Parts: sequence; structure tokens; C-alpha cells
Amino acid sequence: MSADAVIVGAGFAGLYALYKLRGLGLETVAIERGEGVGGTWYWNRYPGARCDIESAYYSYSFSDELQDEWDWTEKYATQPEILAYLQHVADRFDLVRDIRFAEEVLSAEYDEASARWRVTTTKARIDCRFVVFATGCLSVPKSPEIPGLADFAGDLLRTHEWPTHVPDLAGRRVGLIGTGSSGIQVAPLLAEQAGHLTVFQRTANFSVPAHNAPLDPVEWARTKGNYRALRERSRWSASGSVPLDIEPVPALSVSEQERTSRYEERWRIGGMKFLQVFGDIYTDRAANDTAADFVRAKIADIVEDPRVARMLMPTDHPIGTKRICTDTDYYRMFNRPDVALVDVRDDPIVRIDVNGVVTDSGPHPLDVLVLATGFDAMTGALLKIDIRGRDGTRLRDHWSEGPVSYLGIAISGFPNLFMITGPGSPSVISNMVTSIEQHVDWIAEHIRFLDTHAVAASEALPDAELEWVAHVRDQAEATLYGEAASWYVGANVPGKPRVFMPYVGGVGTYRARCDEIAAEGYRGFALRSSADVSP
Ligand code: NA7
Repeated sequence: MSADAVIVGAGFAGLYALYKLRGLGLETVAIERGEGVGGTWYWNRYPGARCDIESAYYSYSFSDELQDEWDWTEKYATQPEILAYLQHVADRFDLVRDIRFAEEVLSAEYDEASARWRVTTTKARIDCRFVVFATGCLSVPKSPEIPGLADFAGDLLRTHEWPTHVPDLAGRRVGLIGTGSSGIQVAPLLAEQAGHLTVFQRTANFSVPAHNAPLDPVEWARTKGNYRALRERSRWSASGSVPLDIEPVPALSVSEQERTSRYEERWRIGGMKFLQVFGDIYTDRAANDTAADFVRAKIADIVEDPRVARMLMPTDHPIGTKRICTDTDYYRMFNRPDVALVDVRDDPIVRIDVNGVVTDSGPHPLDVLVLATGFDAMTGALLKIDIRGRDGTRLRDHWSEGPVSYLGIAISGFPNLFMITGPGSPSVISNMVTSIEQHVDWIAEHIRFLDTHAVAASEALPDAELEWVAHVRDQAEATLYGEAASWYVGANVPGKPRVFMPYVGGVGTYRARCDEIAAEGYRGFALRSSADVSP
């Protein structure tokens, strides 16, 4: 079959891309591995799964009608509510008819002569002009690399593909490996249901209380009344959400008392904006230490057993350089008599066997084992597909030393291929929905430009790509991000090249840069005329 454009994925990015490309009059088809829309929010159905960005902003802004008609119920929406929202969007804009579900893209190969892509899926071959990867940044799970996993005789559950029928946990011994956002969200709910919970922690993470609550109707009405202006502020902000209404002065420019009182105030409000309270948390280690010390002191206050509290205090990375978690009663959970913490740096996991997890100190018998061990972030989903560009160049080879791209959108040697929130763009450092809309809008405008200028193929120039990669690296090097062995640098996947992947210069700055490049007739792109292409 043939189409003008193939979109890979039907999560937030794929759905909007489908809406937008269809709006350009392109015959567009989306391929989705799941049996329904939703992407991340389709797969990650574990108890406690929620977004850590406020619902009011973790949602589309492209349609005033959609925005006006939808009401969120909580400050931070749960996975079922976000999934219901995406299903509503898919229905409302009649997107489903162009989505092929339960189908996976295996390869995409570019033909230079015709300037077209051949996309091979598990069910079909599609010949198309444009291919848009909306594959998500955290969609390919990472194996925990622990020997014996397959031997475990109990129930093995994974947060990223939580089953619809969950075994009853009442009275059972549950183990949890992984204390990133997923582990920290699921743990308190496992503790409530299980007979006993053992948390196996490798790296202690900083977590701030979410203080989730039902949305106050008066406040929600006020947000909706001012929605367009708030969205516009988000688009030009650093993070992609409405920033705090305070001057972000350096942390050490105020007295200790003032600093503590500002942290206290943010802790009471909760959420990821905790770190926005001062302007230099991400760039100055001494400033960062003040925030880290504050959170460590909170852990000491909340957790009754000083030994457990110490184990929970992160010491190996500056706060925020691994994605900060938001939680509901995570630290308090460790005061329960039926919850234990094992620090696997001190007491390493040796193997998993039929009965449970075996650490250096001995066996931990379990009935249920939950894995929340993370993802092959940002590049995993793209490199899983055999993508071959001009002259048969494989993306895997082009990226053998880490991902390189122009704007995180286009790749040299891969004409008419676009990534949504690819490595080199703000993506995971931002409110993803804001970034997704910006990328999709930019790509759609680019395609419109190609059509109105009789351009058959657009390709990032190698120099523009190198320059962009250097710029992304320079931005990161001006921050403390490099001090953490995080998934932002691929450190969680053995053998993955260590390259800092997201663009940390801010969503607004990035948007301005993209707009500037478009205004200059797509500087940095080679545009091949339709006249040069064999019909
Ligand atoms: P993360 O943040 O990558 O967390 C994965 C966790 O699993 C992390 O604590 C890891 O420790 C731990 N892990 C991974 N492998 C092992 C092994 N072998 N043994 C022990 N512990 C292990 O993934 P999440 O799903 O929680 O969150 C991903 C993003 O989704 C999040 O940032 C939000 O944006 C939403 P490590 O830190 O590597 O030592």
C-alpha cells in the first residue's frame, strides 16, 4: 500500500501528528504497537501511575474547543484519566480510522531515486514520502540484567506492562526492584495491599511530595478562563509549563533563613517546581547542595528509623540531575512494620531464583516480584527499528557513538524523516505535551513549505547537525547534569554511548531557534527539487 506519510506511534505525539498531517491534506497512516491509543499511558497501568506535571498543562492546547470541553478531576491526573482523555481526542477528531493497531514497524528504508520510504511492519509494506517517528522517549523497557529472572516461580509484574488482571496481593510477600518515578509511585500502593513489601534500592532518588488533590472548581474555572494566555506563557517558558511567579534569584543570594522558608513553602505546595525556586540550582553546586540538604533533612524528619532514613538519602548526584520524583507518602511508607528496604549497593543482588531475590546477605523469599527498572530512553525505540537512509546508511551506524540530529527533529542522511521529541530536543526535560505540539507544528509547516516550493526531499546537512550536537553538548556542560549517571546520558543501559541527549537550553529558547531556522527558509537543510526525482 502507499501513503503520503506514515507515523509510528499513536500516543500524544502520534495522535497530534496524524491530526495535523491529515489537516495538510496528506494521506496519513499511523502504526501503533498497542491495541489502543495512548502510548506511554496505554502501557504503564500500574497502581499509582500518574503524570508528574499538572493536568492543566499536560494536555493539548491546539484546539480551543477540546480545551474548553475537557475537565480534569485532579491536580495530577492518573493514568486511567489521561488514557480516557487520549481516547476522547482520538474519537473527537476521528483519528482512529487511520490508525493500524497491534502492528509494529520493523524497518524503514529510503529509496534515493524515488525519494520515498518503504516502511515494513509486522503486517504490511507501506510506500510513503514522509516518515514521522512518534515512538516516545520512554517506551522500550530496559532489562534489569539480573541472572535467574526467568526461574522465579511467583508472579512477575512489570510496571511498563501491568496486566489487566492483577493477582491478589493480600497477605503476600512482594518485592520491588527500582526506585525511579515508577517505583516510587507504585511502592506505597503495593505496601497497602501486600502482606509484606521489600524495596530493593540501587540508587536513592530525590522525591518531593506531589500533594495531589481534586482540582478546586474555583481555581480550575480561573485557569480555564485564562487558558490561552497561560498556554502561551508555557510555550515560551523554560520547562513548557507555566513557571512560578517569583524572581529566580541565586540560592546563596538570600539568607539561610529566607532560603529555608522558600524551600518550606515549595515543599508544602509540592511538585517538580520545587527546584524552580532559585535560578541556579542546575548550574551551581553550592546552590544545588542547599536544595539537596533540605530534602535530605526532610527524609530524616519523616523516616523514623535513622538507618533507613540514611539509606534513602541520595548522595551520589546533585538534586534534579536525575529526574526528580514526585510521590504520595513514599518516605512515610518506610515507617510501616511490613515494609523493608534493602540497599543493593551494600548488599548486592546476586541472582533471582525460584523463591525470590538472593542478595549477598541471603535469600529474600517472595510471592510477587515487581520490576520498575526503567527504559532504554530516547534512542531505544528508534534503534529497535532497522532504519536505513540514503545509500543504505543504517541509523544504528550513524548513531554508533550516540545520537546526532539537527534540532532533535531531522537526521543527516535520512531525508524526509522526522522525529518528534527526538534526542537533541528539550523532550524529557520539558512538559512533553508542549514540546510535542511545538515539534508537530514545526514539522507540518516544514512539509507545507516543501510542497509549496516543489521540494521532493528535505535533509539535514551534516554541518548543521554537527553544529547542533555541539550546541546541545555546550548547553549541558554549562549545567550540573553531567554529574549524574542518569538515563539522560544513557548510563542505565550497559554499553550505551554516554552522550547527554536532551536539550537543556529551555523550551522557549529552543522554540525561538526552530522558528528562526524556518524563517530563514530552513537553514541547515538540503532541499532537493521535485524535478530531480524520477516519477
Ligand atoms: P528509572 O527512573 O530509570 O528508574 C529505574 C530504577 O530501576 C532505578 O532506580 C534504577 O536504579 C533501578 N534499576 C535498574 N536496573 C536495576 C537492577 N539491575 N538492580 C537494581 N535496580 C535497578 O525508570 P522509571 O520507570 O522509574 O521512570 C522513568 C521516567 O518515567 C521518569 O523519569 C518519568 O519521566 C516517567 P539506578 O538509578 O539505575 O541505579
